Amino acid sequence: MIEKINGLKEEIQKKCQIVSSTKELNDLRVEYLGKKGPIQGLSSMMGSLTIEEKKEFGRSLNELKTEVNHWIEERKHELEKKELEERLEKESIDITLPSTELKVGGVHPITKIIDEVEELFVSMGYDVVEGPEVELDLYNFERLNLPKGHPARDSQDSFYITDEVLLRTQTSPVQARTMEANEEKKPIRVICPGKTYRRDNDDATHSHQFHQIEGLVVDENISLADLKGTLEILAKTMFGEEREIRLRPSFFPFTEPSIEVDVSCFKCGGKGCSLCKGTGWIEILGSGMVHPNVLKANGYDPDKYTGFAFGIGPERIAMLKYGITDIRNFYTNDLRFLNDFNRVEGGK
Ligand code: 2NM
Repeated sequence: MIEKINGLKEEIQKKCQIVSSTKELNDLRVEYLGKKGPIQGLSSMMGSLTIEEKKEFGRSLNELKTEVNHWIEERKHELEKKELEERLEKESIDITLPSTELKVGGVHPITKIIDEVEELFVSMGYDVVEGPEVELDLYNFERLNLPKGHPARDSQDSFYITDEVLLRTQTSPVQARTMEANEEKKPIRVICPGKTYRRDNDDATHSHQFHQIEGLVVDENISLADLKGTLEILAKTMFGEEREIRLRPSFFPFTEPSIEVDVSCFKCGGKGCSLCKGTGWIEILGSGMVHPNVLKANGYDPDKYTGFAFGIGPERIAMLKYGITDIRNFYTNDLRFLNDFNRVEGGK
């Protein structure tokens, strides 16, 4: 019996070294220490022994079990370590391999211009206000000193949905709404960016849908000097600190006086070139002092309040700034065009 135990010891110790995975080791454990294994087999033979023999045999058997368990545990640690190392080796990542290219979107050039103008005016305390693109005739025309029968209201020029509803032709209805909603008639400083619509046949310089950014300031004692100073800051921010502005008389129904603003040519510095057609000046926006009829129609007493307003076309600004000759480029979303405005350093 004792020989048998010693034989088993040797056998198990050898096999423990031969197994090469934790799975094989576990099979080995089940084979020798399991219910149907030889150690259990020896245990069940104890019944036929004398008390003395039982003592000795029992001790040896227990010793065997303890030792086998110990070897298996020891081998298990070795194998687990080996398997972990193998797995880490196999799963290691080669960080020198080139990555797959990630396509990232960019900011549209029109959005860039709008963001830039918004940031400037917000820094001067203006609020950015948006409003509906499907607008009432009341806000789009009537409240802006464009009464029924005015030529600008011609259905040839506007997208009418019903007699009273149309796609807004400018963003100034947002400002009419802003004045109306200001119940205590407090001072106003807002800019209103957004999409606008006019019935045009699309070509290189016309689009039936385009954008506007309109600004409005209403308070006591607002003068033309405020308009001039504000638009000078705008022109310098958009076209460079060295730029100057020039004001020319014009006409808009909602302002009196109405003023067109030119900026000194940013290509030739004002000497005269092909961009400014030899004049040294480039027209960038329309503006004026808010017409008393507009103030009154929207609830502000024109004897107490004055204001100035202006409108910029971001498409026009972007075309001038970036030398774009066809306005349709902004809407067709050809990536060869759009990517020019979003070059990433080190990108393709
Ligand atoms: C322009 C030119 C001149 C303008 C006027 C108003 C309002 F609401 F106060 F009447 N908003 N925007 C305005 C004035 C817009 O765009 C070329």
